Amino acid sequence: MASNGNGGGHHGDSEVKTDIITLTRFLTEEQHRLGPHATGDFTLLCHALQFSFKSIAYYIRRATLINLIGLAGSSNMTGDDQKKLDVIGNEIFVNTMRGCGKVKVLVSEEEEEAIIFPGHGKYAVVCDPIDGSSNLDAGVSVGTIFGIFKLDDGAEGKAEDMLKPGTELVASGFTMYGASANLVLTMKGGSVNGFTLDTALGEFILTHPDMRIPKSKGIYSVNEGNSLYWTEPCKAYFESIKYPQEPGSKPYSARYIGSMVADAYRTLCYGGLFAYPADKKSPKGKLRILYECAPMAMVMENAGGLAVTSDQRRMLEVVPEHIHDRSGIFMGSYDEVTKVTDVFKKHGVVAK
Ligand code: AFP
Repeated sequence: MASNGNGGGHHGDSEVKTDIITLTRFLTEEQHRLGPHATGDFTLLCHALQFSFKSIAYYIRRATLINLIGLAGSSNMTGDDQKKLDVIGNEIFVNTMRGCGKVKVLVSEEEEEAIIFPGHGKYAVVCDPIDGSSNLDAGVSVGTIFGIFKLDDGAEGKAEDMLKPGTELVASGFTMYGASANLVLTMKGGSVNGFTLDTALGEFILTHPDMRIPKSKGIYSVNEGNSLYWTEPCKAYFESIKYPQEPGSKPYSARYIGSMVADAYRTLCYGGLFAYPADKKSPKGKLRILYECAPMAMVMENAGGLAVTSDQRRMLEVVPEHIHDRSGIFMGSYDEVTKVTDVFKKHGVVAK
């Protein structure tokens, strides 16, 4: 066997990588990079997170076979019917976060109130355990979105601790359960890294190091069924990309899955714009600030993109009024979000 000097070797026709970076190794290296004052608590919390992603991925993959599709017969705090997998995903998440001993406060889309765990955990976690679950029975990609805050020293842990802007997140990301389970993770001021679950090894493998969102791309992703309710600047922006007036320019392509994690992952990989605007029917938009908008905005910004609200404020600076508060959002490639802001500005909407 000949080594290629890069941790791989030639075995017959195929090259087998023998020096792979697992999420476990990645987290250990990150901890060492921080030096001796790093306690390892954050690393342990991330290990618990990755276990919950693996478990949820396992149940989603087997859902049709073991009668996990369909409704659970209950609804969550926002009035959505809960799927059986919503309930299971939430239980997995709550139990792994409790079990790791490092989390004090947990906010989940599926729980009306914040959960306060006993013990001295110094982190607060926000999550949507299975986002896009209305797509589940059709086998369409769904995902888990998460964000991690560090609590102030001695904080006793209460729901109000979570009413912070996304700029205070220490880490965030999501796992998309699609053809494979893809985990995207970013830490404050850091790069964005993508891992793919190798189901045979049971490990997330670093497959997309230092992800950068393309600066521009003619793809838009929005539920056009809401266009009747859109505000004038919103209508004007989408008109401008569908019926471009500049000579030689082409209309954008439309892509909308209806599962934020899948739409965001595609936008991160290919570039373009994802939007769920506030409108006349839903003046605060649909998506939740704490566990949908802010974590995604952090990923987009750390990958070189942008994320703004419907009133064109930086998404990461928005402070939710309550744990399930909502916002309109436009996010994606730097140039595409800038175009949105420019059109809104022409209509007098300028961030305050
Ligand atoms: P569900 O979890 O009820 O499927 O909602 C998914 C979601 O929160 C988000 O993932 C999508 O981007 C958005 O809602 C889709 O909403 P519309 O069905 O109104 O387009």
